[in-house]
Amino acid sequence: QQTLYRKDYKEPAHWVTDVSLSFQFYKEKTLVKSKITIHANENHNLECDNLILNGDIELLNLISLSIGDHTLVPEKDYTLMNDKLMIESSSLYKDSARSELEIVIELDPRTNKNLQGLYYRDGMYCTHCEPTGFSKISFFPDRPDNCATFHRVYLEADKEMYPILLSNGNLIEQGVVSDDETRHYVIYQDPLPKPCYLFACVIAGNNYNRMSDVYTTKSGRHVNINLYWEKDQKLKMNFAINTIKNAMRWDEETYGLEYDADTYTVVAAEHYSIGAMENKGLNIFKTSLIATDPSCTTDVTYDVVEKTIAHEYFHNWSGNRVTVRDWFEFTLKEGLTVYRDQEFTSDIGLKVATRIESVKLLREKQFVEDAALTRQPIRPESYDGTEHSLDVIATSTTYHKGAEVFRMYKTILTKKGFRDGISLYMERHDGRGATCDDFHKAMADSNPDVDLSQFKLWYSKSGTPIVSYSKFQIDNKFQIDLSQQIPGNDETLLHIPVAIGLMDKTTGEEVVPTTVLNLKERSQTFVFEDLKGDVVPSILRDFSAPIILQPMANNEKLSESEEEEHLSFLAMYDTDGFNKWESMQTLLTRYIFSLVNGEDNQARKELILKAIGENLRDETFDPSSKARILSLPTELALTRDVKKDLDPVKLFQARKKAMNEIAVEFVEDFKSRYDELSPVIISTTDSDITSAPSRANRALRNVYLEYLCSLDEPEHVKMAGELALKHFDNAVCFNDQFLAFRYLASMSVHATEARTEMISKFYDLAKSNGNAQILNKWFQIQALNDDLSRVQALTQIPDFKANNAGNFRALITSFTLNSRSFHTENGYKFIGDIIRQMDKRSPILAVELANKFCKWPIYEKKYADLMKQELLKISMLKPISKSLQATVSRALP
Ligand code: DPP
Ligand code: ZN
Repeated sequence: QQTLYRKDYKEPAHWVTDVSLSFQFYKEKTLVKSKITIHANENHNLECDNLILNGDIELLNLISLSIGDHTLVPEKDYTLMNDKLMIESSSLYKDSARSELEIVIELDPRTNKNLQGLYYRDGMYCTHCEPTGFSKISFFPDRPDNCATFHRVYLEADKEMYPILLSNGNLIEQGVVSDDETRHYVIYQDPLPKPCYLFACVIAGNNYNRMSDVYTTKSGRHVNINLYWEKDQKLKMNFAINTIKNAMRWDEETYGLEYDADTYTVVAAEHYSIGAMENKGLNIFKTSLIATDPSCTTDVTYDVVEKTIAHEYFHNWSGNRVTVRDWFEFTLKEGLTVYRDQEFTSDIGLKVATRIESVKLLREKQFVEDAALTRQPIRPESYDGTEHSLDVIATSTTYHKGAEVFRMYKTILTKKGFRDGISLYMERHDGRGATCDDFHKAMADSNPDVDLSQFKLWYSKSGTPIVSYSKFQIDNKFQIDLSQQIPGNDETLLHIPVAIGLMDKTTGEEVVPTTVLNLKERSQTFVFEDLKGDVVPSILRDFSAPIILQPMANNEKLSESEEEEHLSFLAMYDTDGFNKWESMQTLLTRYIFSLVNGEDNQARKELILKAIGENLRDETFDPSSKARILSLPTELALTRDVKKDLDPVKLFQARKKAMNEIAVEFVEDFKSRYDELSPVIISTTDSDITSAPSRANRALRNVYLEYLCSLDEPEHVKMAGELALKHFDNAVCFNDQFLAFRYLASMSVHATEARTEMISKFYDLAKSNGNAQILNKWFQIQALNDDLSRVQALTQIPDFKANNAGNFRALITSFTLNSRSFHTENGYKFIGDIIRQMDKRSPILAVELANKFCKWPIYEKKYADLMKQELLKISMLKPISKSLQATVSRALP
């Protein structure tokens, strides 16, 4: 381990500009020949003139190295080190300004177990090169600033066994090997320069399906889209193809960025080590993140798949055409691309839902990273590790806070200014590795009227800034004071765009539409004049900056009830979907905790019912936004800010009670609105089932169903039980079958009959469909809702295999989220016993479970004591895995 510094960046002494590769796959070995063209870098004073090529000599068996007809001699012309090959500068450029180096290597992908480089798995040869896998394939400058043109990639393998031979770029030749008819070959050409971490090849067998389509770009070019995935599955690629085409269209319309090659290929593989990889023109995905089918894929999964496919496609420009200079600049491709995929999802009809999900994720993961001692800015100045690992760089900070920083450019510069900046950035840096500074300069240069100098600090500052506000109105003048502070007494002042709108207090109309206040000083005052009446401000609309917003300490303190009136007003009338949702969630959270604490809360309850009623009738929001706004915060969200004395069972009951109260009040509305949506949903055609609007309609109808299933009067229970069964029977897709099951499973005891019927129906579905995920969901839903005895019984049935991580997580890990049954002495004992048994077989799963007990400090004493007892018992386990021991000892006082 060493510390790497961003400031230490140096250009290499030589650039590789052109590449030609040949792979011959044989059972025992793979022969890799590469021909690379080298130029001296005349740019500057370089420490060392020698040519450094990276290569993992544990995997690469160097057969020969030559320049022209001169074979290089070890120790004299070159030296092999652990992870490098160094060629003496005196051996280069003998008679011209460039040298052509030929390297012949032998390697065995079957012994490559670490899933970086070229490896063999489940009948397939596959590559993964980000960040430095290419140095496990050949000797090469494995650094992203070296962009080279891969003119020719020759792949040769057994014809029968491996009919599919793929690499980046365009297929320019294929045929049978002339002196061996059992073998065939292909040649690919990738005309545009790329860094080697974007190289890919895949050699696959007859167990693969292919699906193709053609996309015509705005300028009329035809792109062949080819998707490959494992056969013998229910899963299909229709949704993936549509999403790719939508993403291609979107990038053309939004940024004028067209796809640039003849083919766009995606391969799915069950074994793929990460979610997905954006290799130029040849993406590789984990199967579950791309192949879907309405008969077994939930709408939440469709959302994730859509986002991931779009994300990898958008990398074609942000990441591939313009890549990063070094790994410190990772956020330049990942943050920007996350921002682009968020905007895509938003534009196809899920605006508010997308923003809500992005902010939730940011707060749940990134804010936690940003509060830790190990926090880093989105572009770190240094990190401990090696350039071979992205673990410390691929964080929620570089991805999600990064996305927020790119979003703020757009907020400050507006759509047009941002688009101009993107165009200039792509034009200036096409085919090269860029830096965040380059991006910033492109934005600034294309928007000379806006002063962005202070904004740049977002790249180098860590920690979540706190913005405090105080506000008041005198007659027709409204004033808001904003002040900022970065945690840790950091005196830096950031440029923070705070979007605000003003609503008329009497009519609920918007009187000042969204306006961006540019907070640049420690404290700043903003005034709105000529108002006609009293206003209510909606601050930080659409979550315009990744900050924590809070009222100023010395502000004239509003009483709790005034504050809640205010929240309820925004929950009803705010035209900003995000703030409407946020206000509603805050109000609901306060109400649920007042139930936990047994406080008097009639006034709160009335505010909530009024706001829910308004939102039910509000037709200005689309179904997907409305579904979010009407939803209760989850138990997990409710506990996010709890630091101590949590009673999880009371919280569970309080949430259930709140839901029930709302359902009782609006039972007729929920039922009639549910019925209104039914014909639209049930008549959805196959081609439409997975579209964003269909998913949105289902989301809203399912919210109504969930409320109805929380009713507990016998007659209501009967109605809801029957409705859920009908929901299941008439479902057009698995999503609705799954949710019917989930909501019915959570119903009160009166629904026993319907509930039992549903459990067996869902089981039959799992068996007839055959997709393992469905059976896992059958376990999961029962684990989340049933008594301990039922869960124990399920561990004994033949369908449950404790060794199968999917089964295990579905039944056992999910049980720890069943507050009512897990947070009991027996519930804890059950899990404690399993942890001790499981540690021998899978320490990873044991640690996942033990982490639940490690949270003891936030719980009320009676729970905390029991959890500590279990941890103590685990700590005495002999033998115990290192990771479990470390986890437990960290948590014990
Ligand atoms: N494939 C991963 C991503 O797109 C890493 N590049 O985020
Ligand atoms: Zn990415």
